[in-house]
Amino acid sequence: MPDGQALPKLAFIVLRQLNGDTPMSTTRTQVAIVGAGPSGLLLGQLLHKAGIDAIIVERQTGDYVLSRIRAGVLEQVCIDLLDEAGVGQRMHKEGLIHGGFDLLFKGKRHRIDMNQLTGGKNVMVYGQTELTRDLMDARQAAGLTTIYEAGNVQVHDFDSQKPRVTYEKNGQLHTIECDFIAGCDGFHGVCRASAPKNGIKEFEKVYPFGWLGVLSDTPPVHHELIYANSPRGFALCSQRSETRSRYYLQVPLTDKVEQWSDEAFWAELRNRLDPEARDKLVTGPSIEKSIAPLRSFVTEPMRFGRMFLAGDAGHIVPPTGAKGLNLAATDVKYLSTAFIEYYQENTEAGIDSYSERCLRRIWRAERFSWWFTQLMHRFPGEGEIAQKFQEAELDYLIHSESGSRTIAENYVGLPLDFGDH
Ligand code: FAS
Ligand code: PHB
Repeated sequence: MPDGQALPKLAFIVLRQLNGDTPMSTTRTQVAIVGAGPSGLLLGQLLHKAGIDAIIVERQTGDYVLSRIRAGVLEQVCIDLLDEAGVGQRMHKEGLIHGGFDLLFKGKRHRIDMNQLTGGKNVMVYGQTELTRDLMDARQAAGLTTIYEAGNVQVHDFDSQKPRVTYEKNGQLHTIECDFIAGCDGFHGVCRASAPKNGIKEFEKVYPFGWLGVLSDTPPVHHELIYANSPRGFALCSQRSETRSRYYLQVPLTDKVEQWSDEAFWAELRNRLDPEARDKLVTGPSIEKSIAPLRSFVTEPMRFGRMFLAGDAGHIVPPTGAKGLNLAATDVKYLSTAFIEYYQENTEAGIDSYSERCLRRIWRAERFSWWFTQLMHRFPGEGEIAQKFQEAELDYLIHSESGSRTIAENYVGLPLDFGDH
C-alpha cells in the first residue's frame, strides 16, 4: 500500500483477523434477509410461523426505520397476509376501513364508491409505521435475531449453493452462511446493486416533481381520502386515525423541505381544495415533513441464483396509487411460499416461478400507478390543454360505470389470480 493511503475499512478488519487479533463470527441460518423494513420483517415473520430460520440484517437502528413516514393504505391481500403472519390484531382495532375516496377536479368532489363497484371490496387505512412496529414487536417477542446498525453489508456467492452475507459490527467482521438471501433492502440497497450487470434489466421513469408530505395531529378534513387535480398541482388528503392526518402536495423537484413553512404548506393546500374542504381543514404544527421523489422502476428478473429481491429492492411505484407497500406484501407472499415449499416439500417450483409471478402483478400495479399519476399531476411544459384533457378524462370516468370501476378495481388491488384463467 503506498504510504499515506488509508486501508479500506473492510480490508483493514480482514488483515487484523489474519493477524489473529480481531475476532470474527460465523453464523448459520436458512434464509438471510437484508433489510428490516416491512418486506424483510413480514418475510421473517411468515418464515418463523413455518418453522424456517431467518436472520435479518439492517443497516439502520429500529427507531430510524420507524421514523420514516411512508405508506398509509393497505389492500385486502396485505391485510390477509398480516393476519396470516399473526400480527393483524392492532391493525383491525385501529385501522380505518374505507369503501371509497373522492376525486376533486374543477373545484368539485366526486366519490368513487369502491365497495359498490367491486362487489364489496374496501381498503384499510393503517400507517406503514404502525405495521412495521407490529412486525418488530412480534419478532422481538419470538426472540428472533435482527441485527440493527450492521455496517458494510455485502452479499456473496449467491450464484452457488452456499451464499453468504457479511457485515461489520463492533469492529468485527461477521459472516452469515445461508441457503438463500432475501434482498429486502429497498431502492438504495446492496442486493440489487450486487446482481450481475449482464443478468439484470432495469426499467425507470423519473417524474418531474415530488410529493411534499406533512403529518399532523389534526382531525382529517374528510372521512375518506381526497385526490385533487388542481391547476396549481396535485394534492392528497389522507389520514392515519381520527386525530392524525397525512397531507401531500405536488412540488417541483428543485424544492427543498426547508423552504416550506407549515403556514406556507397549509395555505397552498387550501388553494388546491374545494370550498367545503377548505372551510373544514384543521391545521396545526407538522410532526413530520419531507419531500419524496416519484419514479416508476422495475428490475427484471427478481431472482439471481439463490438471491431474491422483494419490495422496493425490486420495484418502485409513484405513491399516487398507494401500491408500494402492497406490492411488497405480494412479493413476500410469493417468496415465503416458495421457501416453505422448498423446505417442506423439497420442491423448487415456487422458487423457479417467483420472479415471473411477481413481475406480472408488479407491471399491472406499475401501469395503474403511472396512469393515475399522469391523470392527477401537472407536468411542466405541457400547457393548459393538458389540464383540459385531464379534466375531460376525469369527467368521463366519474360518469361512466365502467370507467369508475376500472379505477376502483385497481385501487383495491386486483385479485392474485387475475388473468390466470
Ligand atoms: P424499505 O425501503 O421500506 O426498507 C428497506 C430497508 O432496508 C430499510 O430499513 C433500509 O434501512 C434497509 N437497507 C437498505 N440498504 C441496506 C443495506 N445495505 N444493508 C442492510 N439494510 C439495508 N408507498 C405507499 O404505498 N404510499 C406512500 O405514500 C409511500 N410513500 C413513500 C415515501 C418514500 C420517501 C419512500 C422511499 C417510499 C414510499 N412508499 C409509499 C413506498 C414504501 O411504502 C415502500 O413500498 C415500502 O417501504 C417497501 O418496503 P420495503 O420493501 O421493506 O423497503
Ligand atoms: C398515505 O396515507 O400516506 C397515502 C395514501 C394514499 C396514497 C399515497 C399515500 O396514494
